[in-house]
Amino acid sequence: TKQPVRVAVTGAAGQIGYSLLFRIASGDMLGKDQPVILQLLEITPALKALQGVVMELRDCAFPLLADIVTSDDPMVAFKDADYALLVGAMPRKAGMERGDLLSANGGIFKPQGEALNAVASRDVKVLVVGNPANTNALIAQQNAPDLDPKQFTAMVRLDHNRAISQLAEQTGQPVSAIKNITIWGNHSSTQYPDLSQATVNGQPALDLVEREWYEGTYIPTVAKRGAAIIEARGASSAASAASAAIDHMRDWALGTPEGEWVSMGIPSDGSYGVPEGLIYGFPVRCSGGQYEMVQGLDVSEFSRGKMDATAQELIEERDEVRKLGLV
Ligand code: NAX
Repeated sequence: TKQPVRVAVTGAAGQIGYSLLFRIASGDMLGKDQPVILQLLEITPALKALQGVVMELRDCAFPLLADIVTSDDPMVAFKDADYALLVGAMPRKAGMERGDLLSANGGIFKPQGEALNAVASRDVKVLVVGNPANTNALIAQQNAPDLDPKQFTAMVRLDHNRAISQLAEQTGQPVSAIKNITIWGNHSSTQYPDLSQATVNGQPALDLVEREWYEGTYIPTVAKRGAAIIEARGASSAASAASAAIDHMRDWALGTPEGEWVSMGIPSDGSYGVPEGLIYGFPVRCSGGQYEMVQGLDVSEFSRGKMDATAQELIEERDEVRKLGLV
């Protein structure tokens, strides 16, 4: 039997945590043969609520759950972590400027980056879920100089999954028929859900839907889905976000299916004209615990405009956190 691996989760007493932890512990993320030790980070006032979640985790009697550690200190929660899911963040409140939001999150992701740098496994795989996810990932990465920058990723997988499901619904096909959608750029309303390479049962998706629907309905529906969930549910996406985090980490660790790709927010190497260093949604394939950007895809003029616009937003966020001395 395999040795347990250490999975750190921040914001563990929050909404997403309440879905995520149970799925990690049941083996959905790393496989039904991989024991896990959960290392849960919360802020001090949430430790009591976290204790309740821990009681429930224990009550599930998950055979793969080898141990649970809780702490309000990232140096404890990240100790020897093989995987780190950074979920806890400071959400945007009404009237908050981008600078205020980034500054508040800098107060979280700078020390967490430093702690990962100091104590995590040298091979730690980091996924940032907490918003603004791409720039929070950049802050953590830039404060972890001893780790490979490629170890830091941001979640655009929820957008990717939403994009699959919307196309499946429109074409009347099962989600399993759909391949090779890409979410380019920022996990924000400027993201670009790109169907130019996507197929439905092997047929080009853009041959099956009207261009007008694609540009006028599909792209905004995917990009604004988070707001639609809040409007309907009175709370932001949680179970679907947790499921996407599971998908992101599982594919990174265990590989993507042959001939398919997924979308991950990863550091740009300058490919596709995306400024180097930005944490940007790209198409990736994974195998052997590594991801690799899918290269050589055609970029239409329409795509170019969308990809540049979302890059521009990330440049502005990076400039802001530079001004704040966070990166
Ligand atoms: P909740 O507010 O329910 O939970 C967040 C938890 O994080 C709280 O328990 C809080 O005490 C904790 N926390 C705050 N600061 C912390 C710190 N410094 N260290 C450890 N824990 C800390 O939010 P939830 O709905 O779970 O969402 C979490 C984050 O995910 C938010 O930033 C949200 O915007 C973001 N999302 C990102 C998505 C994505 O696709 N990338 C989609 C879903 C979600 O909106």
